[in-house]
Amino acid sequence: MIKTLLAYIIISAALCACGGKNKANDTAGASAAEPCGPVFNADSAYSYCAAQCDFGPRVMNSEAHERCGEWIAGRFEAYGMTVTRQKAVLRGYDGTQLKSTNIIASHKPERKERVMICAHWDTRPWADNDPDSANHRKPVLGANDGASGVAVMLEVARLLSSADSLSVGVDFVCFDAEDWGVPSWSDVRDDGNSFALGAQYWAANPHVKGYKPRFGVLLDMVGGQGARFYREAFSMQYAPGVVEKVWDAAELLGFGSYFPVENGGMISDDHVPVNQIAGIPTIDIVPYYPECEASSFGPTWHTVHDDMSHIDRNTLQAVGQTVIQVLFSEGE
Ligand code: AHN
Ligand code: ZN
Repeated sequence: MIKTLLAYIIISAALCACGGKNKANDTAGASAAEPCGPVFNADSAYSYCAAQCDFGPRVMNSEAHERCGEWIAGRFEAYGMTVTRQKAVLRGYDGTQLKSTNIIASHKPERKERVMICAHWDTRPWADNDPDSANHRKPVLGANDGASGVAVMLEVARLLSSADSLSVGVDFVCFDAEDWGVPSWSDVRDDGNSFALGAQYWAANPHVKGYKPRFGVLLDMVGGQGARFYREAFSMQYAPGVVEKVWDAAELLGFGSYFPVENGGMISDDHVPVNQIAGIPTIDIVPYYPECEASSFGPTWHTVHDDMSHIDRNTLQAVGQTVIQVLFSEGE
C-alpha cells in the first residue's frame, strides 16, 4: 500500500516536472524532460470525429454545415471556453457566395501568453481525387479531412476544462471554407488562393485586435490509418523552432515513428495565410505518404472513402498526446 502510494507520488511529481509552475526543475521555455499533462483519450476524440460525420458532409451553404458548426461551438462552450463566431460571406473560385463561420474558442481569455491550435471544419464539396470518376462531383464525408482536426481540438479542450497545471491561455481556431478550392475537373486556373478562404479572412481580421500568440499548430488530416507526419516545408520556413518543439515532444512520448525527422511536402494550407498575413509562426501537422500513388496525402484524400472506417484511434492518440505535451510544457 505504502509502496503504491509512493510510486503514485513519484509519478505525479514526474508528470508535473514541466511547465512554468515548477521552475526548480525546468528553465522557462526549455523543452520538458518528462511526459506531462492529462492523458489524451483517443476513444473520446474518435467519438467527436463520428459525431461530425453524423451530420453528413459539412459542405459550405448546406444545412449539415450550419448544424455541425453550432454543435462544435456548443461543445467548446460546454468545456467552459469563450466562443466567437466570426461570420463572413466569402467568394469561391467560381463566384459562389460562401456563408463562412470561423469558430474561435478561447481557454482563459484573460491570459496574455497564449498558444493557438487550429484546424478546418468544413468538408470538400467534390471527391475529385476519387479513383472512380463517377464520384468526382459527389461530396467528401471528411472523417479525416475536416472532422479529425476538430475532434483532437475538442478532446484537448475537454481536458483543459479540468486541468490546473497549464501556464498559458489556448485558442482553438476552427477555420471554415478551407476546401472549396478549384476542383481538378474545372478549367478555372487556380491562382494558389482558392483554398483556405476562412483562414485568409481570419488572418486579415483576427478575432482579437493585435492577436499575437507565441505560436500556432495546424492539425490537418490527423486521424488517418498509416499516417506519418513528416516536416512540412512552409512550417520549416516560417517556424522551424515550433517544428522542433513538436517533433521533440512526439519523440519524448514514444511517438517518434509517427513523426519522422524527415522532410515531407510543401503544402498550401491554412497555416500559410496565418504565417504570411497574421505573422504568427505556425506549423502544419499534415500526413505525407511517400509511397501512395493516389495522393501523397493518403489513399482516401478527396475520395468518397474518407469515412470513419479509415480513422485510426492510434493516429489520433499520437497527435493528441503530442499537442497536450506541447501545451503543458510551455512556461509562464
Ligand atoms: C493542396 O491541395 C494544394 N493543399 C491541401 C490543402 C488541403 C485540402 N488540406 C485538406 N484538404
Ligand atoms: Zn481537403
